[in-house]
Amino acid sequence: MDTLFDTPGEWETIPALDADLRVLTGFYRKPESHTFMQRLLDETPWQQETITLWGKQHLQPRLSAWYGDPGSGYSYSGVVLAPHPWTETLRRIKTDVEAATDSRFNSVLLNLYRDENDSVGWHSDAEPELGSCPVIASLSLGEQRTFRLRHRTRKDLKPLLLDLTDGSLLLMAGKTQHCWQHAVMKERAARGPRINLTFRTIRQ
Ligand SMILES: O=C(O)CCC(=O)C(=O)O
Ligand SMILES: [Mn+2]
Repeated sequence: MDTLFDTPGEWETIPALDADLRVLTGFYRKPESHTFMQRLLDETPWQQETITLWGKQHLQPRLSAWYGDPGSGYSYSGVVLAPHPWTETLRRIKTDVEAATDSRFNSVLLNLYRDENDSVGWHSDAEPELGSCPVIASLSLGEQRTFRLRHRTRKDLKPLLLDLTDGSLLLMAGKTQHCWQHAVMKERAARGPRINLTFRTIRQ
């Protein structure tokens, strides 16, 4: 019998001005999320990309890989990512995510946070290829990390902290990318690996 802990819950709406944020905890149950995590660790051609900021090259503090339909190339901060073709594992996850979010996606960015030292700095997913109000579905597997959001202009609003647990799905829509930035900071305490998959729609 399933334990209460393993029962997928309902979508929870995170109240925030100028944002549409929802979390589905337990979208994948432990055995499934563990299987997908292992497969993605093994199958993915992980790369540490360099980004150019203010003319200087930096290695990103995480590994990543880009998958998508042919032609859904994507560029940010000087990195141009040509997508790998969909794998069976990623097609299966994409189908599940599309069903849960009632949306369609043509690409996914995978990030591997190897340990507590890996991170992603403040940014929003607001590249022109994503359109003005992109719907982004973000699946977390493995170690729990804190996802931070801060409003771009309303400095009086407190930052939001979301604990993205193993198997949870976060949906960001509406004005979220326009009005808020997000980040996953380094942690002081030891952390195991975490994979995050952000499903997006690139407009040609
Ligand atoms: O790891 C996360 O939860 C966020 C990743 C992210 O913001 C991105 O890939 O654009
Ligand atoms: Mn992002």
